Amino acid sequence: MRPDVVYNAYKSVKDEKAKVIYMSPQGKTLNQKIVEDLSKESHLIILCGHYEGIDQRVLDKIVDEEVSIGDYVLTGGEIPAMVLIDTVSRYIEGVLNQDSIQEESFSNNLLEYPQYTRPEIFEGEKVPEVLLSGHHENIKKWRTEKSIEMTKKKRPDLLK
Ligand code: 4GX
Repeated sequence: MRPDVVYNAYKSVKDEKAKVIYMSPQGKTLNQKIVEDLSKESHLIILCGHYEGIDQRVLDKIVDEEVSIGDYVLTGGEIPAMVLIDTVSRYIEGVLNQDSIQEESFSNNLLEYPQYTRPEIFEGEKVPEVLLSGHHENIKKWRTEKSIEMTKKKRPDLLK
């Protein structure tokens, strides 16, 4: 994309506090820490190219941070931009209730514990007894244990 076109678009939306994020496979890989840091910014401008990226001269002038959503190739940065918006907006007050942010995956470097709904017996499989007990302290302990167990099994890299 041409630098003058991008620069005009930038000038039309920027203010002194605006932070410009460029979505690119060359950026640092998005994780929950980066999401949390970005959610504290007062103004984000997300820039993305399609097919070939953007003229380097305007990037050098306006980009503060380059962010990738992972090591695979997309046709454009639109979906990465949507991923960033989705993950960051969860931290904006009123989007979610605070509890669901506290307990979720990655906030403590652990995966989320398994969820069970109804019915109590599905195809012969029962909901774990402790969850039906109404004993909130035991339930909390069970969930923490499960989180650790699942993380060890599925994502041991998170524990290092
Ligand atoms: N995480 N793409 C950006 C255009 C492009 C090419 C070169 C900068 C330099 C991607 C990703 C991603 C494909 C979006 C290429 N931009 N973006 N596009 N993975 O693969 O963010």
